[in-house]
Amino acid sequence: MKFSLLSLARNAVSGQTAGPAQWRSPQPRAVYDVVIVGAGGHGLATAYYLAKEHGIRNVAVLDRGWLGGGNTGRNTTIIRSNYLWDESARLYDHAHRMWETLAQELNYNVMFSPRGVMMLAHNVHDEQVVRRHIHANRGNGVENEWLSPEQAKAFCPPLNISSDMRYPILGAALQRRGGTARHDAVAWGYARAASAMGVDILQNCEVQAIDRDATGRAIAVETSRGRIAAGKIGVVAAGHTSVVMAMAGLRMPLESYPLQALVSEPVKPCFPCVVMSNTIHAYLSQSYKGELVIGAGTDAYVSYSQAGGLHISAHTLDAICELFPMFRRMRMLRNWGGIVDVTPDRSPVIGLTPVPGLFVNCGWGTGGFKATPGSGHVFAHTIATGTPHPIAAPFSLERFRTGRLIDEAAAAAVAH
Ligand code: FAD
Ligand code: PYC
Repeated sequence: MKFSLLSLARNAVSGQTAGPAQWRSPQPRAVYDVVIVGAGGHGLATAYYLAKEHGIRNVAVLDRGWLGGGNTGRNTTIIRSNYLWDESARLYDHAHRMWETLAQELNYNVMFSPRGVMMLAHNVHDEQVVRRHIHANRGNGVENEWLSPEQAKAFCPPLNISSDMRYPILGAALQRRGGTARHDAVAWGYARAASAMGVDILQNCEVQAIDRDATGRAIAVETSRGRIAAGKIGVVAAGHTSVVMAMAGLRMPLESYPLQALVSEPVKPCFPCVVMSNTIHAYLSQSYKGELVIGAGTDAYVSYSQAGGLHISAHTLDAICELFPMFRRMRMLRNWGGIVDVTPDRSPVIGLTPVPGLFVNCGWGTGGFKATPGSGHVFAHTIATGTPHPIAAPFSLERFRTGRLIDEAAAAAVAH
């Protein structure tokens, strides 16, 4: 390996600062109509749409750390909607369409960049899976196309398509309107816009218990900043959902894993699109700052450690050097991990829970950034009306009892 592992310094987060102080961070009120647990992109988007579309402004978003400091500020920002099943196509494409106007909606530049997402096929099995997804996507009106190795190289010139490489390229799926956005800007944009409508965003406010009344209804959260009563509570605490839901006596069908990413030193623009290889666990794009943004795989074991095994990143860099030989001498600047929560069918849970007054949005695993606007939009509807949004309805917790699963393991991008 030619890349410099010694230069690979671990940072707590992906290099961003906590952002401009343009939102209100007041003392908690005693009572809110809705309390959202988790100020990641999904929680903040939920608060924004509660205020904007449902007129519910007496809302608090609580985070034990700082807003956007969870997976929202740690991911590799890939946006696409090439999932397999009809239910997923509706959910992810709803979100994908919202990205196209999100900067105007929030009056905040989220740097959405639809530069094309290409998924590589390295063997016959990959090709069959990819082609199946292309057909399914097209049937759902989600554009996706097959490229030969030569067409893939024309779209992404740094790609090595020689036949004697360790991971030969048999072709690729291309979603042209897939791309990236600036992850922390998404959190800041939703936070500022929600705050302007009266939403309170309470940082350093850890939820430590959920209180229920004699009927079993969730009525308040006990936090590190005191007790806060709530008409309704929405839990959007990716990676730690099981811990929070256990406070209300619920056991969730989730496992938590570390997932890593890293960035290189910044260089001039040289990489035109997003390339993903699910088989060999390498995901690559170039940020506007010039850094190569690289996604690695999950650890093999459940854990709440935000580091992850160094061998996982080393394997990914090995694969990147094979796929893109011109990056062999790049130095890596930062490496970090996030904790993702994964359901048995690799699809999220959005909806009601057996505890009245308590709602949950979780299980996005390795792929929820792309869903942020759509997730917040349908979850706000679900909380406001007490009825699942039609797009969210198939993603109920109930499906793990009925067996009506939505298996997206092959589309989830990162094998786990
Ligand atoms: P988060 O942003 O994690 O927010 C949850 C918040 O809950 C956190 O801020 C946390 O502090 C808070 N919290 C937890 N417990 C408590 C408590 N007790 N009290 C109060 N607050 C609490 N997705 C993609 O679509 N594309 C990608 O390219 C991609 N790459 C990824 C790469 C990595 C390395 C990682 C880690 C994830 C990646 N993802 C990707 C997944 C994506 O980041 C997540 O699915 C998404 O950001 C989840 O958003 P969220 O708002 O639900 O969670
Ligand atoms: O969901 O596209 C994705 C993704 C890529 C890397 C991690 N998640």
